[in-house]
Amino acid sequence: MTNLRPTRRLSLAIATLIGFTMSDSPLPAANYDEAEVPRYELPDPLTMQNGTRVKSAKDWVEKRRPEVLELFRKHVYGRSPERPSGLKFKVIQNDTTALGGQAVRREVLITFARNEATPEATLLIYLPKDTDGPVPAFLTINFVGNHTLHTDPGISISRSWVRNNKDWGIDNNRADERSRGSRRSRWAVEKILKRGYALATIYYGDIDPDYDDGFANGIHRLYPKPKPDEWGSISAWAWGMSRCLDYLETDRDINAKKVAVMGHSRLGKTSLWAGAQDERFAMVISNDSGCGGAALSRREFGETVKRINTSFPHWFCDNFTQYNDRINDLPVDQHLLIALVAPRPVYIASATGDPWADPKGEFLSGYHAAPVYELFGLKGVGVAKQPKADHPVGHHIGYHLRTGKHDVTDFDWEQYLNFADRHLK
Ligand code: GTR
Repeated sequence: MTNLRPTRRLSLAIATLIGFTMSDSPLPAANYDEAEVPRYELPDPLTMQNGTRVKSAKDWVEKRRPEVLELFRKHVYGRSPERPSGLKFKVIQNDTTALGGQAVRREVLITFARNEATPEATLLIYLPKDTDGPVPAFLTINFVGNHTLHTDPGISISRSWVRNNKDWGIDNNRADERSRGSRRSRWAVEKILKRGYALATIYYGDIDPDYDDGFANGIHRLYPKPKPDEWGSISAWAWGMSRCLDYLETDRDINAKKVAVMGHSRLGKTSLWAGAQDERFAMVISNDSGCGGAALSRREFGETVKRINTSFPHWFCDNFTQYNDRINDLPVDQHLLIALVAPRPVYIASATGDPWADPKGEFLSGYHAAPVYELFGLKGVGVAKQPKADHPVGHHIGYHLRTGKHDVTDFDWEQYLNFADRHLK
């Protein structure tokens, strides 16, 4: 508290008072004032927990990286299991005349069998045609079902639990034809294909439905109830993305050594955690991922750790709640999550109309991860200040602040494609 400025103290006091009188709103109002960001010190990427300096890429790879990864597993996202032995893939459709003959549409049924239970997920893949050899790919995870990516009538409608949405005629937590193509603006399918990349996507609800049910559904039900340092839903979704990559490694039309993992918002947190853990991902993209994603937690700007753990108790591991009111004791902050991707390229995108996700905090994570890239002789974002809107920057750590709201747009995809052209081609 001593670090806080008077106005912040006042708003906290009011909020606490309201909290006492209205038991359902115990959280302080979110801070959107840069002047009210508390003073903080970030854990140094190049200092081990025991105080030893990290002097080389070798020290990072052999000592500090495993330590940081373990800290994120134990305190933030929770550890997830190995690939299940009963994992199976089955190509259920392969249409070489999709999108007016421009693309191949492939669907793969993934079965996560373990003991008696066999949850299934459908991976949708669009491949460009007339290519010479296997193509690089974007592997993404989506919010409302694969069939919402495009109006293409050949995409199977998701059969898993889905959040109700009046605009798209989703009631009873089941999707139907009315939601086909409803999220089309977020997925530049044709643009991606034209640039020579495949687009693979999975519906997150196929892996773990996004509600707090005590881990009784999705792939969580295959495993015992998690301990305090074991996976929440973000870890489960990230685990699912690694299982998709397991399939992509078997697909001869895809260059699995050139797969970029991408997600938006809670699924941007997911893509970062997937890419941080699974070094087979060649590139990692976080779109407006915010708190628990790219944004620095210690800034407490917009969404805070306390708030996210309160609103979404199933996303992180239980240990994370210990830091709700003492974020400075957490041995990591999110710049270290970005650093875990090194030396692979990572892209962080923010939007001007998305203060909840703390765009500046997202930039700063990238900025403070640079010392790790430098150990490998690589440059990070390459600028000391957050760039103006719509001016992408960066070398091995890419960054832009797009004008507009919390969303994924063609502008975002244009930057991801340019970044991928630079690093994957
Ligand atoms: C919000 C949540 C954010 C972000 C977002 C989303 O409600 O507070 O952390 O993940 O949802 O996923 O759209």
